[in-house]
Amino acid sequence: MARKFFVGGNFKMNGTIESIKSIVKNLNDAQLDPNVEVVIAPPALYLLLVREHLKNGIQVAAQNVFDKPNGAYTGEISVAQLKDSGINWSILGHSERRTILKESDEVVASKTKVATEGGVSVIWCCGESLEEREAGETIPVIEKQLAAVAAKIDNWKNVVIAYEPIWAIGTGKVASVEQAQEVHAAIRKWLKANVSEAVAAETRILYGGSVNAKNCKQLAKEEDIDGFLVGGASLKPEFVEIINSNL
Ligand code: G2H
Repeated sequence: MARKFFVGGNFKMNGTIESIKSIVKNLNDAQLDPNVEVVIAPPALYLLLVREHLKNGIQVAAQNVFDKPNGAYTGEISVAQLKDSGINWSILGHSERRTILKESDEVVASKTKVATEGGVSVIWCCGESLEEREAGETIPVIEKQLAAVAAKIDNWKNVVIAYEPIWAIGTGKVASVEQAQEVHAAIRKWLKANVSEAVAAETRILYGGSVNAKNCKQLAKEEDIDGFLVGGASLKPEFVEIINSNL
């Protein structure tokens, strides 16, 4: 089965009502490649605003979700609440949450399990730090992150993997096409050996880290790069060019 190209926009903690409405209008008015699945992730406060105004078949993602049912968890949002609000995706395991919010591999895996079992699809992120890359640890680090999530989930149909080398995030330092393809191929190989041949063949693997309108076309040509998770550039009109990188 061919893997449908996927482009996610991670707004992180950016935007105002006005600027987010303008991003939504830009996407609504754009000619988007119909062969691309597009999901945007505004801050939680703006999820409903975006869901209400967004057209063109674009889906909305939360940037996080909790792994407990509704209850006394101050500050958290549940899978059921996302579903109730028409939010069918969540980003989990982003390195900013792993490092700044100290989310462990196990916490990320537990959230991924609860989200996917509850009907919220997951853009599951992994990636190595600069020190880990320089120590030649890139693949083992990613494999450890993968093993933690694979131990918890059975259904990979609702998971998209995003490989985001931490040293390339928001730094303007994009991974080379060869560096990205090498890790994507290693992720697919790991899935084949440790999950199944079908999951390896069907799971989309996105690249994230300083993707922009200039570098996206080259990256998109690689065999194992099935799309992008875009941060800074998803707040700009060039996001449309990234969505259309195969045209
Ligand atoms: C990586 C990416 C989006 P940016 O975090 O998740 O952000 O494109 O700004 O590097």
